[in-house]
Amino acid sequence: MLSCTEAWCRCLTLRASGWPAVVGRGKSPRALSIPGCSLSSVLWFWALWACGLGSGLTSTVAEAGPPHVVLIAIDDLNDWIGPLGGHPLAHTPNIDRLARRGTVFANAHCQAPLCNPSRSSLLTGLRPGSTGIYGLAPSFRTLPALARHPTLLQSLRQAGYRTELGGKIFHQAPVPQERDAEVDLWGPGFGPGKQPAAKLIPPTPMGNHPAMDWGPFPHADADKGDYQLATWACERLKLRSADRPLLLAAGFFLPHVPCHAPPAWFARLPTDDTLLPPAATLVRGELPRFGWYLHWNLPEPRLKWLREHDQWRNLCRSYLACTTFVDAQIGRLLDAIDEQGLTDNTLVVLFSDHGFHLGEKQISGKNTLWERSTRVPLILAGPGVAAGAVCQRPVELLDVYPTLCDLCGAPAPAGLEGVSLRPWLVDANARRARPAITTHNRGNHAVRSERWRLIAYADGSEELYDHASDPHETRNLAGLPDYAKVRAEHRRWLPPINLPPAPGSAHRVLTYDPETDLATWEGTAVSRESPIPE
Ligand SMILES: [Ca+2]
Repeated sequence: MLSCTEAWCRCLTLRASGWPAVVGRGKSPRALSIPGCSLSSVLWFWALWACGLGSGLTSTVAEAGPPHVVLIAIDDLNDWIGPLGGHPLAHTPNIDRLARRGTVFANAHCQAPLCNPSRSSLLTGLRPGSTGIYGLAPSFRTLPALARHPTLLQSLRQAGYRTELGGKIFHQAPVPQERDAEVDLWGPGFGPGKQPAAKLIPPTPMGNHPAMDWGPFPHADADKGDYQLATWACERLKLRSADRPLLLAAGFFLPHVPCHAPPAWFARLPTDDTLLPPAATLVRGELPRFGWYLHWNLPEPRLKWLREHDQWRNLCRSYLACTTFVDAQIGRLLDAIDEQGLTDNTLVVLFSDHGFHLGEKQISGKNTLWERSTRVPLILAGPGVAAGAVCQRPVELLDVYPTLCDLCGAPAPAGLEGVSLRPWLVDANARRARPAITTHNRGNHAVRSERWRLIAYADGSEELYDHASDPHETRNLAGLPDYAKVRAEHRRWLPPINLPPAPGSAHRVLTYDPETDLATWEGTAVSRESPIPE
């Protein structure tokens, strides 16, 4: 094993080469390429920690070794949680308590408003435009360029972590023969659990998709997939190895549709119009037509259908109830961390893969570049993280990968497109010039700075919103000459790489040909004259 002196010298060499002091400066980090997982690299990692040099965390942490990591993903959870204040009826006491002992990123955004591209981005550390992953298929592992690309989980594994995964972290789990390469242990899969015998709501448009359902029905908490996942995760904490740090990734399913929960979870909620979103009365108005193309024809009902079938309040109530249910499962996991005495040496990272509309802008679902689709919960707590802090700087889920490498002392692979959040975990008010970028299909981007949102669509149309005076994005300022400078300042952040959809792309894929001004949605041409589907 390396001696402390040898590790110290090697650490100095690494720092001189740019690792890990590359964070928070508005540039992509330049870091070490990860070599194959060799015994010497793992031994070096441990020697580093034994000397308290791993990542500059507190001496207490260094003495105790690298922190455990509990990565909590939630599917389709928007800002209807206590710390983000997105809905006055949101009831999330456990996420609230995590927020009290950590740092809340109140202006955090996904890289794509859809499961597969968002999760692929977080796991690979690359933007959708850099991979061509825009739709629900393909799996990024099917692409030659990404077949061996180290994920966040693999980077920590190579640095000595034992990695265990349950629920929905990947959108598509790898094929069985390749799973061992991803993590050390695969736990339960993901899903809603017990379902009612038949849908609870009337047939929905676009094929009456079975997932488009919501409401209470009699079943037990233990029947639900998220309950079972939390049980597994708590057990894995108890069974952790004494000689390796643990990365435990738990991906919860709710409040993804179908939004079912046992009746008790609905009891505290009213049934009246107070359930409706705070921005419920806002209409879409004269916004660029291209915004419709991003979600042209989908199973998620439009607001018109929700109103006509008296389902709007029911959907909002069910989403709120399911959010409280999943919050309770997260609470069980937080309790287990406390009961195991791990609170002071465990980094908890909680995020959602994207937001969700519940009637705002006349739709339900995701697949837009507005705040409703892009704003996500992102909370970190644990060693090295300020408690009770709220950061208003725009940050990205893309930043999670370099952040965890930084805080856990793991070398980050070259080319990650996010930056470590360490500066804002120490001081939530630290300066950050870099905005958050969300991409949905090729060439469509939102640039979210602290004050503004610029949306640039592939056909050249734009939207601009001033969040200082218009938090619900009701007044598109893009056409006003007074804002030309603001638009230009935001445009310069647009990603320079916009790959075409990767081979095998499918499901919610949109392309646009500027020569013909024709869009193609799921293989069907969409022109300026095509009626907007209802
Ligand atoms: Ca999702």
